[in-house]
Amino acid sequence: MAVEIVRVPDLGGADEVEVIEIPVKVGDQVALDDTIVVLESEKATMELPAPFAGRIVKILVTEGDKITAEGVPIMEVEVEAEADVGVKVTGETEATSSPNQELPDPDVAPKPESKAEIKAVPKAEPKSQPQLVASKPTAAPVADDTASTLITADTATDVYAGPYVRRLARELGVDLTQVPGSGPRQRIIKEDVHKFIKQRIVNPQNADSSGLGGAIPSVPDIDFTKFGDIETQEMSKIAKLTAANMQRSWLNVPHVTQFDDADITELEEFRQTLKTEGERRGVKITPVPFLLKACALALQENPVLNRALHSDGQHFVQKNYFHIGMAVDTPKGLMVPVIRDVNQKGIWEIAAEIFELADKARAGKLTVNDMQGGCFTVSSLGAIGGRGFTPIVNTPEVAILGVSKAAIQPVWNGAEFGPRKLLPLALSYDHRAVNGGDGGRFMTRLVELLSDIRGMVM
Ligand code: CAO
Repeated sequence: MAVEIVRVPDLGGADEVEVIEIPVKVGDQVALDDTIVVLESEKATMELPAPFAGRIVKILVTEGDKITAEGVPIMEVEVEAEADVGVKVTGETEATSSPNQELPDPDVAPKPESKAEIKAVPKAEPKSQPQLVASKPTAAPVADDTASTLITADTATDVYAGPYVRRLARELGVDLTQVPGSGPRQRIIKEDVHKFIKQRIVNPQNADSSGLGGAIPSVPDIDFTKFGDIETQEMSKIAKLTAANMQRSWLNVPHVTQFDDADITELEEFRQTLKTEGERRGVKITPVPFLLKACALALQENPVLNRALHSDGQHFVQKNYFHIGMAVDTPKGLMVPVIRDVNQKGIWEIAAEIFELADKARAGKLTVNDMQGGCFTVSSLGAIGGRGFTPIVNTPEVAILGVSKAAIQPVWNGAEFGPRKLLPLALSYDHRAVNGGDGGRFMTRLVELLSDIRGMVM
């Protein structure tokens, strides 16, 4: 064992450099070229790489120290080597190669003024002799084996962090543009990266599926009390799940939404004739069971929308069953119970199930089974209002239908305008699985089925 001294390199013309970060501590084992100190001049920062592998036995500078000359000792490193390296500290301490040598007490480490008195006789020249020279910043500098990589913070698009922190961020999959810097002049230091990861683990709401946030800019915390009275409300479990699912879908799925109106004039006339029978059966007949049935049939004829993307990125999973989810607005949040084999069921049966599942959802009594297995979702805001909206695909499904409020409108029949009841539809789909042509064919068929419900029984 021998103790070697690491010294400040050529300052590259800088009058003064500041020690702005010491990412190691006494006792740490460092590999050759690991960053041990970060120095900064007015124009550039430099990460000083360890010129030897070994164990840090003494750190001779502290953050904030100003250094004005090269050669100032920074650290003592115990290296695995022949015992011919001698170290003298302030003329009193003689480091030897004895395996039983104790670490120098950091508390009695020499003050910066005495550092110049440390004398070392290294056996060989350190591998790298970095120089502090300002250079053009790059977006993602790659650490060089033989010299320090420099980074400045003089472009708006750049992050203020050195190669060591950049490398750490790359290894951990952290987007540094999302990490607030706590170092001098908001420089990002390694503790900032660790803190960022911890926060993302504790609060995955703001993270992507990798859990680390990827390139998603976080929304800054705002103190709303500055603007008026507020109260903080606990999110329900459903609200949290919905938020996470929506974000996952929004971030993963390339959405396309296309629109059309279905002329449901005849469907509505027919529906009115069913009201008495509905009362007798205790089932409310609204446009929704017709919508679900029409969707199931249109899916059967357009199976592209009835599949999922395989996670291997190489396959589609084609579903040969037609289970349809129905978004239900409940006081606790949005729930999506699933009605199975809709293609095989009649309108009364579907209507009864909608009634039962919507009731269960509002009472908070849905089981996991009630909400699993959907192929496609219908989100109907028709009873609430609005002319149109773009629904978010309920992944792993690849398509969703948003239904808005039907209204009577003048429609040109080739000879004159006549009053027709039009139902606005919006079909969103995952463009990785569904092409515009597939979406268009599905929508056209759906509109046909709703405009002429005889097609549903043929
Ligand atoms: N246009 C015009 N009127 C409509 C309509 C439409 N598209 N859809 C339903 N209506 C009418 C119904 O016919 C009924 O009127 P009548 O009693 O005169 O027939 C009235 O609106 C109320 O219907 P409903 O809400 O009781 O029943 P429903 O079958 O229309 O809807 C359900 C059931 C569960 C889909 C609905 O209650 C619901 O929760 N919708 C919200 C879904 C949602 O939140 N989606 C957004 C998800 S993304 O945040």
